[in-house]
Amino acid sequence: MSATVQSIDTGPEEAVAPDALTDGFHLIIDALKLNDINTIYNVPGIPITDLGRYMQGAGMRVLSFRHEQHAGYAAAIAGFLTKKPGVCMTVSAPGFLNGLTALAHATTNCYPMILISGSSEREVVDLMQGDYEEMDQLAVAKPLCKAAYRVLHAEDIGIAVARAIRSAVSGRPGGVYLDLPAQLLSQTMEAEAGANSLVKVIDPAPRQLPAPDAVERALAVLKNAKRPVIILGKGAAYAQADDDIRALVEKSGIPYLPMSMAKGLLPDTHPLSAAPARSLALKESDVVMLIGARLNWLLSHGKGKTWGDAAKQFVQIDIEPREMDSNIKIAAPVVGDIGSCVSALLAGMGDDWPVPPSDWTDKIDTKKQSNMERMAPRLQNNNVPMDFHGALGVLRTIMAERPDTVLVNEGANTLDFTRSVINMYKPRKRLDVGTWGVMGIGMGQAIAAAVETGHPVLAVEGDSAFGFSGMEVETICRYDLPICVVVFNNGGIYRGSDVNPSGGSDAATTVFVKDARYDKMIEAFGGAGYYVTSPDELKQAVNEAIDSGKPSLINAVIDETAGTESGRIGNLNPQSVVSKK
Ligand code: ADP
Ligand code: TZD
Ligand code: MG
Repeated sequence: MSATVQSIDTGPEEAVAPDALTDGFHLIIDALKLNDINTIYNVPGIPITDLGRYMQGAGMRVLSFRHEQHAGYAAAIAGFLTKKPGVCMTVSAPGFLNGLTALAHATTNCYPMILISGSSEREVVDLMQGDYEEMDQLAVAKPLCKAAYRVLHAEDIGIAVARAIRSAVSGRPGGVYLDLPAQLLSQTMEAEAGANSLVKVIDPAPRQLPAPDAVERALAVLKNAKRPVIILGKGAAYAQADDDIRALVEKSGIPYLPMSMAKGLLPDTHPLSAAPARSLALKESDVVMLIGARLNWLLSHGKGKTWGDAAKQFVQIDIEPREMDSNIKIAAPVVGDIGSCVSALLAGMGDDWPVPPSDWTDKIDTKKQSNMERMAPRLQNNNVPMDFHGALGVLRTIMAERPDTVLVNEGANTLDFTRSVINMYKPRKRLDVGTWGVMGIGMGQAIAAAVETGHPVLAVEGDSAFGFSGMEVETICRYDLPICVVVFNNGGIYRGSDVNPSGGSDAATTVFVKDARYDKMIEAFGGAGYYVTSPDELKQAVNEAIDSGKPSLINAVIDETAGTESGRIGNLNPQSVVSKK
């Protein structure tokens, strides 16, 4: 259905019948729908209120949030999950800025996303005359995304939307800003010309085949390896080349380490998973193949103590040529899309590829077994108050029984322990804080995961982390989404037991209200709240909540002293050499 304008009064002597006209509102809708973009994450207001209404009227799913940042995080993760740009729509200046954090986050994480913001009159903005919510949004957005475009004429909307889509998903994916000045929306043009101006993007993310000599070079390095390891990153999860990636790992016989959001690409219980022996695998390996993972801070930049003294060669598969040698020398760069690169490697391996020497794989297996055996009893404790391991032991079983559930996860200790304890069994089921370690992705990502996948969502949240997006529990209830939020309530950031060093009456900087009842928050909007203090109660509540398919929030009381400063990255905290406390 073309969304032509029905109600434009051009006077009694109009040359063109009103239903033969279209306008900016409807051209945007038609352009998005033509490109199979049917879901919008937004906060309404001037000048895009009607645009949202018309979108909903035209059959698009328009989800309204309580804050643009969460609509933005939803759009960003929708892009990761679907390989299509997730779209966030906001009002001008403050709404735009609220959405911008998520746009920058999407760009940093290589998720395709489009932030569409209304803006005020160009003439007034450019003369800085103080329009309603005035801001030169295009200039502000530019350094924080892959590309930023502004559309001034209705006839350019089709091209602008096409450009935004292609920019977001082609090459290394990322965030794109699309600026829509208010006056554009009501500009009219003849409907037929309007329809002809739209562009259906052909092959928005073209395959990029690796050069044959690059593939040969990589295979030569791999073949000579004595202690090889493969690192799978979230680019590998994004690429949706799941079968070939699994085949590559299995055919090569090389132990692999999944980065956080690549967990489940192969089941974490796979015999070649080296995750429980991560330190050993990084330190002692002689050849490392990175597939869609950057050597950024999360991998200690490929050097230092984490990587040990053994000489190493790196093979790196990435779509972005400039990623090569960004931190250390890459011996065999393979530039191309992961699907094409992995299938080229598979083809080049032939039928008699040698598996790695067994002294290496045995060493990893031994370490893995002993680490898993050490962990097992901690996960079975039924202590009250709960510690992280007691609570996570229960959630780990629940996720094993419900492998289609999407796990959203943020916090410090809550993040680190959940990542290492909870096994994932399917690709793209673990969604977390990403490259920046940003708090606040929780409810936005949970909402998008439920909307985009139709599967139940379990959000495991630190109490601080949850606070960043807590008001979106209303959004969850409003759309009646199958999301179970578990708040690991240890009364603060890292711990709830800190004291004010001055002895004053203000709470310490990292602690919150004692015995906070987060469960009551969701009850205010009709969701189910649970208050649990033991692993047994937690297990019962989560199973009941997920079975119900209804919005729920479980306040899981955790020992306020159980956490450590900054979780596992306390080493990144600068230390004062003068202060004693
Ligand atoms: P992680 O945090 O899991 O280590 P990163 O976000 O650091 O992962 O790395 C993801 C990498 O994957 C980026 O360098 C990005 O360019 C790359 N990438 C994303 N999609 C593709 C794709 N389809 N083909 C090849 N590389 C990709
Ligand atoms: N603000 C933003 C946007 N991102 C951040 N990462 C932080 C602040 C700093 N920060 C962390 O790195 S973790 C964290 C903050 C505030 C919260 C940790 O507390 P929690 O988790 O309750 O979520 P635990 O389980 O108590 O450790
Ligand atoms: Mg906490």
